[in-house]
Amino acid sequence: MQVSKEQVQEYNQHLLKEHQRKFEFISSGLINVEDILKKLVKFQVAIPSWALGSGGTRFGRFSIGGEPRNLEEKIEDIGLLHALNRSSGAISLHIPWDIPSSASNIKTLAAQNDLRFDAMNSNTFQDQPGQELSYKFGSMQHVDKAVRQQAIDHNVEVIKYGIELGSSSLTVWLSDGSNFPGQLNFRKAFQNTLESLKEVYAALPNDWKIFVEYKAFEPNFYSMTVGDWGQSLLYATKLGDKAFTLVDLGHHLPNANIEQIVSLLLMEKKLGGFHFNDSKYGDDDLTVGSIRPYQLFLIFNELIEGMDARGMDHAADLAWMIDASHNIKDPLEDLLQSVEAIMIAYAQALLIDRKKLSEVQNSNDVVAAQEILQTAFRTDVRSLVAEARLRNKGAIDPLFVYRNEKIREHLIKERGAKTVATGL
Ligand code: RM4
Ligand code: MN
Ligand code: MN
Repeated sequence: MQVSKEQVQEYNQHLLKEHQRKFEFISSGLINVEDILKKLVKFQVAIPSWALGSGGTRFGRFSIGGEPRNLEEKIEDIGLLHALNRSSGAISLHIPWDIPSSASNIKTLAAQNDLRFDAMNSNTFQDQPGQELSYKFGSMQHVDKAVRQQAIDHNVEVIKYGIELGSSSLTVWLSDGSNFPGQLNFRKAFQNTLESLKEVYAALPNDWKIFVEYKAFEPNFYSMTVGDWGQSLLYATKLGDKAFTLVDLGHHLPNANIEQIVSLLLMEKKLGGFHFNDSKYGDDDLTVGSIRPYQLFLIFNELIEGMDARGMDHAADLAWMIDASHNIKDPLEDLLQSVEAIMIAYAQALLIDRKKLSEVQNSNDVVAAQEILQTAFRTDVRSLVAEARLRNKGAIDPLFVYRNEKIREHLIKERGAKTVATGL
């Protein structure tokens, strides 16, 4: 299923006048609108290969129908998103959920869809059919060296797949930890994990990065061996220059100040990547911006501030990815909404008058600081984001095209109502 540039342009024609009215209104009040648009045009968010089907909970799963049956169809789905919003130009693969049968064919297909390969993800949190040793009591932390070796070998294999596809980073998220006090010697678990990660690190090509993703709880409920940004930073620092911390928005304890974490990791040159989602309680994996859009904006504020302070390229120097699970929405619609929420928060944060903010911070003018932030946050930037899409030859309103083209209905006809995509 594809949407052609011509189809997209046809829809745009209908919406153009109204769009221009809104865009002129916002741009007339901004001095740096071209600058902002350039940044929005460049910004790309990777889509994970495991989020294109219905997710579920341990209580049940409700299929959406037309889910991609293989990696080729997943690439098609992301190609479709990218054709609509022009901001989803990368795919992140999870191994072994998405092992490419032929790397060169997959590479060609991705290129046809204008997609590149973002970070590769390993999986030592599930046992696979036929796997020799179990990860029930952890993988890289395991008391048995043979289990640790199996986890190391898997990660090295994931790097190999990544090299074939032209990826240049590996994200390691470990579910390792313990469910009960006394189950684990924390120090030994840390040391085993570090030793294992060192072996994976040694297998990284020179131009690769490794991201150590942390998570406060789940699936282990008493301790997690990479449980917070402090632990992740310890591993990343001990590993070396190619190792970074990865922040997943849903992986914190309630009310954590994620924007402050981001700021300090950037300062330490140790922030490597980002997984976007939203949550009310924990790792809820909800649509980005659906619960706490102000927090998302504050995070982007720190990201821009910290990246600019180091002269970093917003689009290229960090790995941006959505990491969500869709239990009741059409995953493709959900992903369109998520990308839109990210672009909105990014655009709002680009509006912040940084010179003024720094001045009022230096004079302890707390009220003015809040005014500056909230003026930006309360600006309706949707037409700015739409203008960036338009200049990129995308749709003014991606969701409108998606629904009017009845894409899900087509996918169900093409692939069947009972297909189940690999992933969450
Ligand atoms: C984890 C974590 C990882 C993702 C898996 C599927 O909670 O967020 O990034 O790879 O889920
Ligand atoms: Mn994640
Ligand atoms: Mn997660």
